[in-house]
Amino acid sequence: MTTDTVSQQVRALVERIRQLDHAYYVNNESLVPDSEYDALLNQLRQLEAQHPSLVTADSPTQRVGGAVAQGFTSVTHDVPMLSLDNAFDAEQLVDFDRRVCEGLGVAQVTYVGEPKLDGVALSLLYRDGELVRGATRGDGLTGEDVTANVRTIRNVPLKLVGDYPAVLEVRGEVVIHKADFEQLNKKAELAGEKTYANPRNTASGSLRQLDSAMTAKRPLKFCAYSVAQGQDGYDCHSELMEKLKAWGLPTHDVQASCQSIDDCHAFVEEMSAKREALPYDIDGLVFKVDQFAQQEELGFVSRAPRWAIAWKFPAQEKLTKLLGVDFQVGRTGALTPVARLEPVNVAGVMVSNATLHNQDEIARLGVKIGDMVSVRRAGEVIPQVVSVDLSQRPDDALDIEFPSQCPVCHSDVERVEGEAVARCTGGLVCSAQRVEALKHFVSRKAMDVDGLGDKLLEQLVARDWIQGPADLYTQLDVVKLASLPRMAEKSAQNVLAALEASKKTTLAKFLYALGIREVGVSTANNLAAQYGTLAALKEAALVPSDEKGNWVLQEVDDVGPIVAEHIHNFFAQPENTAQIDALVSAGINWQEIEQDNDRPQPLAGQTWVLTGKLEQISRADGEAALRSLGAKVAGSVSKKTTKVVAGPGAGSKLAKAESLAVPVINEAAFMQLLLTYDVEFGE
Ligand code: D41
Repeated sequence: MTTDTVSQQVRALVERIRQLDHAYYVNNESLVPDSEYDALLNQLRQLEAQHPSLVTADSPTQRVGGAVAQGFTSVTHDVPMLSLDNAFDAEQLVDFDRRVCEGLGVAQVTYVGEPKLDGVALSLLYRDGELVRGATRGDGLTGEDVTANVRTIRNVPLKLVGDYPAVLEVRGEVVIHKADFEQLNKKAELAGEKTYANPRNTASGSLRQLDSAMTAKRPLKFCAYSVAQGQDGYDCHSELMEKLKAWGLPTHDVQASCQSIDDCHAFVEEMSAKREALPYDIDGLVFKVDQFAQQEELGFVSRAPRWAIAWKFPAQEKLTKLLGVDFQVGRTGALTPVARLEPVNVAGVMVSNATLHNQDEIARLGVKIGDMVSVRRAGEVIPQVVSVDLSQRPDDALDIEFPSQCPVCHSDVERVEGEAVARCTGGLVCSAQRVEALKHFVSRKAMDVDGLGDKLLEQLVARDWIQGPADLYTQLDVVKLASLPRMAEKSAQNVLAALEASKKTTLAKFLYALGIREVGVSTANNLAAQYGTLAALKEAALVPSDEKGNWVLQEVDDVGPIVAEHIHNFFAQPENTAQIDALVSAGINWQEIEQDNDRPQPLAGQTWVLTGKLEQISRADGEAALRSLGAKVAGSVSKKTTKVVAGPGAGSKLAKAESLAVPVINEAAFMQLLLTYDVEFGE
């Protein structure tokens, strides 16, 4: 055979197998018996073994994995991966519909209802139809590059078919079906290995395996639920989902078109009845406004779209005995009562601890030690005690006593009038608070120090080596670390290397790591975007509130008077600024966002809106550039908007700007403006 004909034969086999895969994994049809499929695959393997130069990245033989990574590189999502707001009862669903209808000024909206798969979110990027990247959600802004692992997922097409767009970014959920999970556990049991706890955690762990050959052995399945790039030219979610299917991507097999909120309720009823019989675990349903123009008009609040909601099924509950109550001291000193339970299996997971939240909740439940209590688990949330079966109360049931002294440092416990929580007043004297603050500081969304686990931090604090976070960078060395139990020299070196690597960070992550009360990831991002530098933030934070109790900080998105006050108090404490200075001296650094005060602020007092797709500059860079010129950037168009930058695909915001006679410019004019003002952006 000539090389040419072999090459043709290989192509033909690749094509045929792809067709069969598509039919099998996307349409659930077997076009040929398994034996014939296996024969085709073997034939292809043989030809490729004889002619290695003919192996292409998109060949179905390349799904076995094998690339072993040292770690994952991070990926910044071009379009943030949003989260979903929840509705737990019919009333909250009605409220959602009311907000949507009011927001759009219409009486009724068409929604799409789909199952909410209980798995892990994944983004797939296709360029010219080729799968080029798979990334986890991470914190929604940056995730991890798991491409090698994603390539082993059988129902993820390596190449698209049909009239796909040049760039397509699809988001969806990776799951393990119930039957596949049982089989996986049976196999593990037979091999004398540890069995897996539940499909969700197994899916998540498998996707983050460093050895892709391990991922290849797990029965992962992908299901697409949205498009982040490449939706131009389509009008609605349901239409686009059909297109995804045509391009070879697996989508939800169950989908409802709901013409009104009543149809949504009916879908809830229908799916509640069908839930157990579905081949995969779901923890709820998702309802999305179908029309893209309406989605865009509604926009989103900080992290969740206003046009979608997750309807959560009531979580599973079990009765068990309350054996005792311990009190855990959190990062801010808050005392949380933790129920010690007789272990019970709730929805597939053994539960022996559950939260009782606070004193008010204990009073509300009227619970005593020795009672039979109902325990609920929902998704990833910590199990909760939800009710008490008073009919089973034993005669010797004991009252739950809230301690008046901290169980760890014995400082007084105080309960502020009007607040539900009791707090240890020990501050950083309390080793429990120190440990919790450090756990938060090193956590993934904060400084992301790999390998500094909870146990290790507890030991470091117990030995009094570490008072505050800066000590992590200045007080540790190999000799000290290696002297700890179960700590070899190699692991000690790894810890130090991880600390070193964590020094390069971003202002947003650093702010989040500081653990300022009520400042979560999203608020930290907004603060960093608004002020650009730590110095500018500190200056704004230190301005006292006006006579009406308003703070300068409230100019930041999502910052209200309470959060502003927390931030103000944080920066007003000399210990905190000393800790920040110590961290910076220890080498923590980030790229300051240029906002030097010498730069003229020609757009001061103006409010701009960016909409549609921008091609020469990322949305984030465009916004940063505007802010550096003194403008505010808003998410929706109003009478107060100074100017709108509209790219291709701009929809309702553009229409609104036109109806309000707000000036609109295109991207070219915008770039010209940035050039005129000599703004730098990008890397
Ligand atoms: O099945 C799911 N788990 C699911 C998750 C779904 N069917 N749709 C979703 N839609 C979104 C938006 C509306 C934000 C595009 C989602 C998620 N988000 C989601 N999953 C995890 C975080 C967000």
